[in-house]
Amino acid sequence: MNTWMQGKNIVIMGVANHRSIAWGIAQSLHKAGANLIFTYQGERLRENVAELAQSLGGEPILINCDVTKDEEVEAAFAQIKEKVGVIHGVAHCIAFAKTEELEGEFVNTSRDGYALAQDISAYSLVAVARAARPLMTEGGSIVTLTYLGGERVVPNYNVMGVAKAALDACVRYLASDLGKDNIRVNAISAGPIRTLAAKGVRNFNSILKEIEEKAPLRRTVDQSEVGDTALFLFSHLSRGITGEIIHVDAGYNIMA
Ligand code: N5H
Repeated sequence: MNTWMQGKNIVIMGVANHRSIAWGIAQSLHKAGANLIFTYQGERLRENVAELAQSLGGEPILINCDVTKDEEVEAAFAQIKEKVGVIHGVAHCIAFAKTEELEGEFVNTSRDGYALAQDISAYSLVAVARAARPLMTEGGSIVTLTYLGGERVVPNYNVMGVAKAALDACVRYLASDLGKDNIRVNAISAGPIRTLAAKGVRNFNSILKEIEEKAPLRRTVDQSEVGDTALFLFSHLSRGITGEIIHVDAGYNIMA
């Protein structure tokens, strides 16, 4: 336990289950004394998130938010304002693409699959930043999750790679806009981790094995390592950093 985040209200968007990177972030922030607000998408996920949030003790704040609807994003942050007044951070851990677009050739990406991946995985950060900004009256930090497939061609990442490239650019443009309000915007580029989003990815074991062989640290990373980097990005320690993509990938991205 440390007190870096005592008195800070942080919104965590995108916990699906105990393996979620969002949950790793929540645990790191909780250990540092932050007060957490969770958003979830749809009643199906509410139970999961409620159970996890309750395990941290106290009465958790849970808010429904489907990021494909501007009204829901605005309503969610209006509710958050009612509950806590000021927020100091948002962890945006949301992405989606159709499974059938995550294999084979990128050239076959459909128009609607492309738009869907962009909408949920990149534009949602813009909508969230706009809704969160008025609540960040004491300054703030917004952290999103990206992946190397947005910088380079990674087999099968396809439409998600293009969405992450857009997300990375959104981080920079948002950082430029919101800096004057002392709001920082950064992304963590995590190495592959076995989460629900990774479920159904064929050859995931061989992807992890390649990381273990090639990454400078000769291992993969886990949710707690991403969580601790997010804690740094939410804390005073990172006050000079904005518009940045930090790789938490055991160094894999530097290798040829
Ligand atoms: C190169 C790879 C492997 C191939 C690509 C995987 C991409 C995964 C990301 C997206 C977000 C996964 C996704 O949307 C799956 C959905 O079609 C179906 N799943 C769901 O609906 C589940 C239930 C929910 C929780 O998922 C979502 N998104 O809501 C990349 C891997 C090596 C690394 C990786 C897995 C990256 C990443 O972006 O997650």
